[in-house]
Amino acid sequence: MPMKMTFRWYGEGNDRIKLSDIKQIPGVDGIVWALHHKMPGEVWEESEIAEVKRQLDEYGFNMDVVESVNVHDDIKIGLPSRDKYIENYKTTIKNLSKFGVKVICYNFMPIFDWTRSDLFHPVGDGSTALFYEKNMIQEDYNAMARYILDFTEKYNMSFPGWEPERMAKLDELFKAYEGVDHETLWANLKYFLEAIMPTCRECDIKMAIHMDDPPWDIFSLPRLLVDEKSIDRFLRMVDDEYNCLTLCSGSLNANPENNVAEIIRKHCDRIAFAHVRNVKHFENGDFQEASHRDCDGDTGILEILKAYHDCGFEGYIRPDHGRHLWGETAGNVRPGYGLYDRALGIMYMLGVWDSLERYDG
Ligand code: DNO
Repeated sequence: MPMKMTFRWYGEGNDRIKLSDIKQIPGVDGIVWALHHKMPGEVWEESEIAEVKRQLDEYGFNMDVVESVNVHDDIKIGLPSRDKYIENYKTTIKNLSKFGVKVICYNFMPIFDWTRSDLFHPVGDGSTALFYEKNMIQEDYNAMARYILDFTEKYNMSFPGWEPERMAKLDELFKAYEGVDHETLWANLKYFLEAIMPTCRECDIKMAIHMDDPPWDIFSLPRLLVDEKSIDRFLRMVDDEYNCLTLCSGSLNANPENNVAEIIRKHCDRIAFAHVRNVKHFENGDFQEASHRDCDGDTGILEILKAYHDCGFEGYIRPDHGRHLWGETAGNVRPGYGLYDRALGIMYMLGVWDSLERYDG
């Protein structure tokens, strides 16, 4: 069984890209999907899942991977109300299993999901890409959130993890996380996972935690999944075949010290879902996202694909953020999630993979 290629899609009415467009990208079997209107902590109802299944069935795509079922802040903070939200999470897992879902991608980052300072930074070839300027993400979390929210409001979209309802209470949220240091967050993650593992086993669904993006603390909020050591700790902490990783090459390699291929070789059997993305580093710690081609960035895409191939990786894989190309601009594209560069990324990955299959045993 080879790796399984997928493509992330934000859903009907929420993504300009059509399933019929994705159907024309060679090699894509599955759509990585989510119910994007759901707030963290809400149960995903069977009828809502069935509707997405109907849409995907029409094009013969599987719905094996969900990205993401977001985790309620009370679970991350460790409030008594977490048990109620954990019960809801289990119900969602059970409902998803009725439709054949195999992997749930999620993250355990306090307050903010992925963070960037510029969503449309010129790459130099006429295209734009996501950019992270370290100096801009230091103290003023309101300014950073304002930048993202102004964008989403202006263009009438919402980003997962950046729900306006949550962001409206940013100061309150920061207060609620006071005292949640790294060790508390680790303990709360363990509590959550131990509570849901029996349900995952019963439903045959793997939980695949996404790496923290970027892989360091921001605005004094602790971040856990940042390097090889923390990944080792995570897998040991709940040593269960259903406790897995979404190994995101771009998130990890935003820190140039992280050798992604090495981590793959060490933990391939626990990687349920692979995100492949290329990052270009600047000396001052800033980084810019690049095309998937190995030499366009510093992440080591060839080494990464070779590592997956050597390990006989059979999990799900997708291209991650792409540049915005050929008329994709603010207002008509989801930052990082245009059609063209991700399609090119797939062709690059499949090209490398096919060559490895044929010539590398
Ligand atoms: C960004 C994505 C993340 C990811 C979540 C997983 O583009 O990689 O938002 O989906 O962190 O829960």
